[in-house]
Amino acid sequence: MNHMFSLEGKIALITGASYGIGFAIATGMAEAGATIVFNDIKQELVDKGIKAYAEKGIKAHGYVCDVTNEEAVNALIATIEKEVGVIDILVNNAGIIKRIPMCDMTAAEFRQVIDVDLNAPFIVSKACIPSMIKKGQGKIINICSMMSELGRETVSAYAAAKGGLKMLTRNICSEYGDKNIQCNGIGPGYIATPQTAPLREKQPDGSPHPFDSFILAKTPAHRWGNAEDLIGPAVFLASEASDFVNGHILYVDGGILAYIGKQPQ
Ligand code: NAP
Ligand code: GCO
Repeated sequence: MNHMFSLEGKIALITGASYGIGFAIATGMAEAGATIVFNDIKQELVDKGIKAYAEKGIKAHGYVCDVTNEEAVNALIATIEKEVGVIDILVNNAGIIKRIPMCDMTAAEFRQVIDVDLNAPFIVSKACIPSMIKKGQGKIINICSMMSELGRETVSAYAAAKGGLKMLTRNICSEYGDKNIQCNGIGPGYIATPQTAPLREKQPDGSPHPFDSFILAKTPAHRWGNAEDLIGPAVFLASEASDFVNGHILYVDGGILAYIGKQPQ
């Protein structure tokens, strides 16, 4: 049974993975046997990431690359193929959010979010797919969101991007499923990482942030997720155990999407 979930001999590229969700997914994939490659925008973050992986006994290959820059991404993929090998597993994890009411948001700010959260997964996937086709196999995992399904005040660009990423996932499945490429998404619920830190900050009087209490009430599991909650789903979607799972979004949300919300007492 275990061999179905093994990533032994596989090379995995996880974008934006020097910390947060990407880092956790990469450590889980390393534990399952994969060679880990990651990138970040700044050298200092790559160095920090390499050190953090080493502390877990993982020899990760880190590169500086902005995933929105097509030329840089193409050069990155060529370098990885030369220095490490063909990428078997791609996790489009790098992402940003801007919490600004829509009518206060500039078009430039909107475009920036779409660029990182939607255009970049297109650019990186496009750069990896030809070699996956030649190899006769490939796994792409797009990190989607609750906002692939739900809206909320202040996150118009993020929701538009993550909804688009859900459809890019289905389209990659549609176009390359016959080449033995599986492209699936993971839709994390509310996960405690630096990205959501502003939503969890304690109030000056020490009481919980109102958004923190709001999320706990919306989540049947009654807790925030940890980045480690995403390891099992990611290893599953990267392994042969999921070879007939394609174009699927696996929501890992403690039940948020299944729940209408707390009934009045
Ligand atoms: P995070 O803590 O902010 O980490 C995101 C990583 O992406 C950072 O290392 C960041 O680097 C990197 N990145 C951003 N723009 C990049 C670019 N242009 N090129 C390369 N790397 C870039 O976020 P996270 O919470 O771990 O989230 C990871 C993914 O999960 C994102 O796609 C996010 O939208 C998604 N997600 C998060 C949650 C949650 O609750 N936390 C829930 C659902 C989905 P810098 O530090 O240099 O910016
Ligand atoms: C927000 C949050 C979310 C989460 C996540 C939910 O401001 O609502 O940051 O968007 O990060 O994507 O799945």
